[in-house]
Amino acid sequence: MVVYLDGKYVDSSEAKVSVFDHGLLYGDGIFEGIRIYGGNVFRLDDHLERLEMSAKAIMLTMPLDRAAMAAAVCETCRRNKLADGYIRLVITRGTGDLGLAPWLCEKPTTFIIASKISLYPQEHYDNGLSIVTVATRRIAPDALPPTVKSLNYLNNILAKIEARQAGALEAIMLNQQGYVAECTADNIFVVFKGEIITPAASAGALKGITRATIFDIARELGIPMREADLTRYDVWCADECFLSGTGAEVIPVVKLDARVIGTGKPGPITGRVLTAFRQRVLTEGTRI
Ligand code: PXG
Repeated sequence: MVVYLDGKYVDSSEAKVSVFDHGLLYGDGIFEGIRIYGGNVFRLDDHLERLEMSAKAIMLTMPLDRAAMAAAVCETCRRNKLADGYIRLVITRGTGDLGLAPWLCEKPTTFIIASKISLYPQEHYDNGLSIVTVATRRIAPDALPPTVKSLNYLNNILAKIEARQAGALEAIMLNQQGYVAECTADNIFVVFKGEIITPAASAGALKGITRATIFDIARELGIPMREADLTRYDVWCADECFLSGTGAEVIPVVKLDARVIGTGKPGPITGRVLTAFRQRVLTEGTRI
């Protein structure tokens, strides 16, 4: 496997960063998880825009402009002959000494890995996921905005551990007010009386690229969709529920906290959204 590392394409065995890299020492950095389908990088420009906004929020100077970054992503896929897979683009604060001070780091470290993706098993797309609410709250937007896709995932990892302890593959994280924020690596949606509802970024959700795609799909399909605060009750009593994320795509949820959602089977609107999403990824995207 060939990895892009600071302007060079190196073998994965050579793709190493320093133990003094602040991405490792402090989680000081940002990333994107991107998919490639049939040689098309899905919504690359949107991912790069979000990355640039994450960089701005943490006052990290982007090492490459949008076009150069896009070219590096595509070239990494080409060099690995990757037509379908997962791209991880990471920018850290770079190497410095053993102090927080980001201004003492010389230059950002950039790397791009283009690899395979492991999806949820197909049975969960067919039958739906059973998920739980965990006690770990989503970090408050005034502490670390969840809109920044940073290398600090410990909050989500703690929630993921709790989910696993409860025998679930995903978990709902609530915000400080007790409203549903999102899942550990996915956005969440409910369908109620024909309308799709999802928490706003201000409730602690990442502005997911897949989530944005679902807004477009809903508009195209004529399904009303809006952002609103959701309680656990709203999910328990929804007609349908589904999650979205770069890794998961669109996946139905049929149980939360041992309550059956709707009929207990993936719902019809979820099905229409999933079908439309799978069509879009094949046609929309940047050809490598
Ligand atoms: N919320 C959180 C906290 C995420 O980490 C999403 C929502 C969905 O956003 P996108 O832009 O992907 O629609 C994410 C994305 C992984 C992995 O390796 C995680 C994500 C994306 C890709 C891979 O587990 N999280």
